[in-house]
Amino acid sequence: MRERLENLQQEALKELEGSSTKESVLQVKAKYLGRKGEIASLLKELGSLPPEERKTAGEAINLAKNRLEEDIEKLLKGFEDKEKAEKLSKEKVDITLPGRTISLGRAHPVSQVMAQIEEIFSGLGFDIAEGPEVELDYYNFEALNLPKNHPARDMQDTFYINDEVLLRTHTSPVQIRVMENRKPPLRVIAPGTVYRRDSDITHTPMFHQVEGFMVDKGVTFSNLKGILTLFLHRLFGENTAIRFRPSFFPFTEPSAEIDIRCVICKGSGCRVCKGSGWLEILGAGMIHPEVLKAVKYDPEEYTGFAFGLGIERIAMLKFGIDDLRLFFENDLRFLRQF
Ligand code: FA5
Repeated sequence: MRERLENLQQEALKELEGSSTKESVLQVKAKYLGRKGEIASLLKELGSLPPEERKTAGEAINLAKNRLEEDIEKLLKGFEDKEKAEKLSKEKVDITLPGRTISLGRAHPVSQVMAQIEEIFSGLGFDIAEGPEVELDYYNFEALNLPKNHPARDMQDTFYINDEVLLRTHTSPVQIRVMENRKPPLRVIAPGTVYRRDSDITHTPMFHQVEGFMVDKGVTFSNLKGILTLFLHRLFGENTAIRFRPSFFPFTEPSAEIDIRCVICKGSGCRVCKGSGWLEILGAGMIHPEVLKAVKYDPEEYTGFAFGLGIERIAMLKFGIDDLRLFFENDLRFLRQF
């Protein structure tokens, strides 16, 4: 028995020495220490020994078993440590590498100009109002002193949805909606999207306007001139030349168009100002008495001025862009410049 035990120990050690992988060590473990392994079968044979030998033989087998177990555990731990180290070195994160940048969006140039205009007028005590883009013919035209078949309707080529409903061609209907619901004194601007059947380098079928109006007792054309001059100087700089030209709008009387010196060519004439040296950016005038009557204001008691400006035009001038259609092509190479 003793001899068999010694042989078995030596064989096991030899096999362990020859084991180069965790799996082969586990095989050796099963072969010698498993439930049906060599050591287990030796222990089973103890019963057949004479009683006086059993104790020492049992002790010797247990000793051999413990040693073998220790050797195997040591080897297995060695393999596990090695595996862990390999895994860690593969998963190593280089915290000195630069992070992935999140590309930030930015406000569209039209939105930037809109925000700046709102800021200037808010500073002058104007409220901000909004109105629907799908509008009734009544608010877009009739209440603004443009009855059906009025020739001036042709000035704004309209997208009709049906006889009474259309896409608003300007922000002026917001004047009516606000005045119907509020009493003077009023100082309001109304920015928004408008639609016309128009398309060339200075016209797009969808564009943005800001309407502004002020109504109270004793509002005069000099208030209009003062406020618009101040506004344009804040927007384009104190030295920008401005001119007021007589004009016509059915909803204002008298009416004016306001030009600024072309900021692209500085007045010498270019394709944007069509050689004139001036750029029209605003329509304005004193609110027509018929419009005041339509919202049940007494034109003898109240007067007011109104104006409407095209935001894209202003963005073109501020950023020196010579084709308005660029704003709506959504080319990121263009938009990222602002
Ligand atoms: C009007 O729309 C009037 N409602 C403005 C107004 C308001 C006058 C209150 C008096 C009192 P007009 O059609 O001129 O006016 O347009 C105003 C501005 O919108 C123009 O000066 C121009 O800057 C801009 N605009 C007009 N059509 C287009 C277009 N197709 N694309 C881009 N901008 C345009």
